[in-house]
Amino acid sequence: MQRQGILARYGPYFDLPAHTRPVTLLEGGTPLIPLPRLARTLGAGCQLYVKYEGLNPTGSFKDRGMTAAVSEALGRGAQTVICASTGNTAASAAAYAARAGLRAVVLIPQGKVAAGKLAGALAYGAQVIQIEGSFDDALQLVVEITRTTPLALVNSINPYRLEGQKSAAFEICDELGSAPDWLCLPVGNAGNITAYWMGFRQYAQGLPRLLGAQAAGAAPLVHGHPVAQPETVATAIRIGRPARGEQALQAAQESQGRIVAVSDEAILQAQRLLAGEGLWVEPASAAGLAGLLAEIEAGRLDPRDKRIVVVCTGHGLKDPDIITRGGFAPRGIPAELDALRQLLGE
Ligand code: AN7
Repeated sequence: MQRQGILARYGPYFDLPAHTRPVTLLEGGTPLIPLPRLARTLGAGCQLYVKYEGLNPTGSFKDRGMTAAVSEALGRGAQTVICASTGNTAASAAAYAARAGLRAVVLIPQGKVAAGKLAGALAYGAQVIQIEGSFDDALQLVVEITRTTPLALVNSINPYRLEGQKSAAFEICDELGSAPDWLCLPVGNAGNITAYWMGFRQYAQGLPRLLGAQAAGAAPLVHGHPVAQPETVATAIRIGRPARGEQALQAAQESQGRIVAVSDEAILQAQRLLAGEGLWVEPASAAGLAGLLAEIEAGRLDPRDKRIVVVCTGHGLKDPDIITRGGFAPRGIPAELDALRQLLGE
C-alpha cells in the first residue's frame, strides 16, 4: 500500500486554515496489533489490540499533531517553532521543523528526558534548552515568550496539534469497522485523550469509553488539583499541570469512562507484559495497559465480549536506560564453547 501522511489521507476532516502548507514525513497508518494471548487471560470473548504509535517517523504519536501544527506555522510564514517537552514533542517538532526548513527551539526539564528523545531532538538540529525546573515550568516560559514574539508555539495548546491527533481515532474506526468498546491510553498534558474524543465524535462510527491513565506521582486529574512536584519513572507523563486537563476530564466523563492513577511498578509490569508479546514500548506508553489491568482486577471494568484498544504512544527505543538500569544486564563469559554450554545448560 502506498504510504500517505495523515493530512493527505484525512484532509477534509481537519479544521486547518487555507494558508496551511503540508509538511509531512508520512506519519500515521500505524498498525493495530491484536494480542489474542493476553486477551484470553482477561476474559471470555475479549478482543485486545495495541495501536502501536511508536512506529511513527520519530517514534511517537506526536508526529500526527506535529505535521498539522508545523504545516500551519509554515504557511503562516513562521520561521521558528518552539515547544516545551518531556521529550517526544521535542523530537517531533525538531524533525518536522527540519523537514520544513524552519528553526526549532525546544525547552526540556533538565535531567528528566529519556536518552532517545534528547538525542533525537539534537540529531534533527533543534536548539535544545534545559530548564532548571519541570515540564510545567518550561511550558509556562514557552507560553509567555510566544505572547510577545513571532515564535510559533507547537505544544498541544496549539489547536492544530489536536486536529492532527484526531487521525488516530479515524484509523482505529477504519480498521475495526467501528469504534471499540474501550480505548485505554496514557494521559500527561492531556492533549491526546482530548484529540481522540474529538476524533471519535466527528467520525461518527460509534464512541468508545475512555480510560485515561496517569502515573500515581503525576496524577493531577485524579486528585483534582495540580501536582507541584510530579515524579514518575514514566518521564513522558511527568506533568503536574496539564494544559488540556479540563477537556480531558470532560471527555472521560462524556464517554462514561474515567481517568485513573497507576503506580510506577504497575507501569513497568505492563511494559514487561507488552515486551513479552514482542512489543517494546516506553514506560509511559504502557500506562494505558496498566490502567486497564488494574480496573479489571478491581472489578470496575468487565472485559468480557469487549473490543479494547490500548494506545501505545511511544517506542521502547526512546528510553533504553530504563531497561538496562532495571537489572536486565547481559551475562559475560569467555569466548569458549564450554563456557557457553555450561551457561545454557546444554
Ligand atoms: C509516550 O513530549 O507531553 O496527554 O512533551 O510522550 O497528550 O500529553 C509527551 C506526552 C503519552 C501523554 N505517551 O500525552 C511531550 C509530552 C507518551 C508521551 C504522553 C506523552 P498527552
